[in-house]
Amino acid sequence: MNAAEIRKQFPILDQEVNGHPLVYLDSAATSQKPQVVIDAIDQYYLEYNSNVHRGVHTLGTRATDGYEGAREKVRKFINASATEEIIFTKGTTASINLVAASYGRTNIQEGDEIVISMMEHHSNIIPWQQLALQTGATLKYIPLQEDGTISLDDARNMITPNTKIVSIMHVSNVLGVINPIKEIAEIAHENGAVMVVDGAQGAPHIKIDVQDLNCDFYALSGHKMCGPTGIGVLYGRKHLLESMPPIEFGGEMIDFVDLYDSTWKELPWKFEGGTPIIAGAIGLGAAIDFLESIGLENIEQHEHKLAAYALKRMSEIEGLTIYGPMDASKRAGVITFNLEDVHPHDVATVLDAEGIAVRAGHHCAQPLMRWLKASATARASFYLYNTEDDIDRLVEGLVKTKEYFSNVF
Ligand code: 7TS
Repeated sequence: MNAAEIRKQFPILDQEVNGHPLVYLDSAATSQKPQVVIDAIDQYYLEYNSNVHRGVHTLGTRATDGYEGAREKVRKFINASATEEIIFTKGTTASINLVAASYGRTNIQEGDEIVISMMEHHSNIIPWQQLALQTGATLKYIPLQEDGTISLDDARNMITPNTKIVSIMHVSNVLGVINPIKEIAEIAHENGAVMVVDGAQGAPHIKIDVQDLNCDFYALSGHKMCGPTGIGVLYGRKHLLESMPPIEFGGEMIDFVDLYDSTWKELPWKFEGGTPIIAGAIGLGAAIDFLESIGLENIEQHEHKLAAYALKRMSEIEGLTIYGPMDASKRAGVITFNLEDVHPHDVATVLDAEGIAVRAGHHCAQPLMRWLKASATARASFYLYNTEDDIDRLVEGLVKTKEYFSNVF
């Protein structure tokens, strides 16, 4: 299936915005949803809405099968070895917070080190900052090379036998770079640390195999991979999850409740207190079926091609700075840029008037922005439904933006 055919399965893309056909280049913030995902959520509410894991009635059984079936789809999608290793959460942010609050608070002490990198999203910085502040541990940052990539030598220098947690993003939401997770995990393990991966931008774009990556935790968000908002996943190695205490207490996650103490259900439910995100999980399951029907390898290849085309076309625009490596094979479909003398919010506003949606701002990565010496940037991010025509429209829009502002000043 080519991108133009795939695009037809996303009803939202077939509309005009400000009098122009919509070009959606903000999938790194959230992806659009194909009809099959919308239908799966509709069907749950229309036909079998019910709570899970309690009733014996038919609707309840169907809902439980749908919810637990989605867990198995996630397991296969990331090649985890057991469904107990798949915890449903609200998203990547919640998943990383779970690791920091549960694994972190029970395993980290004063003098320990937590290592992240200079390109991380706030969701993979602040939970570790808080953990360091609460425990007296030290937070360390792997620096970036000139092109915005991480070198393994720098990772080796930063990760020491005092390091207990290494947490790195799989794919950067700003620079688009794909990090060498497997190699960094090896360095972490040689030093006795666990490897956490922020997979918010990895899972939508690259085939994930948590066993091959040899990571200990992998966090992802459903809404960035054609699924609904409000659902995400924390993968964790079974023996680690078993050793970790729950952080949310209440219904669903208990085994036996006494007056003054209680016991927990086994994995994965001990981490899923309260009525779970049933429609969200079912929608995520449908999104995984959809992505697999196209093939993650095909999606990745498509994005590399679009990134190469966009890098070539955009570098023809005078006064446009592109951040990150110019070698498209080193990046997924994210291109962050600035147009000389024009604030990125103005760039995004003029593009929006042309029906082109890009994001402007600090992209929840303020330390990286400071490293880039930019207070803000504009960002175009691509997914499986984008085409070279979308990039042509972006380039035309940028040329127009430049002309508009050169006439104003
Ligand atoms: N990690 C990375 C690498 C991300 O890109 C994001 C969201 C998150 C974590 C947080 O995910 P959430 O689903 O829990 O919110 N990134 C963006 C973005 O780049 N623009 O909007 C959201």
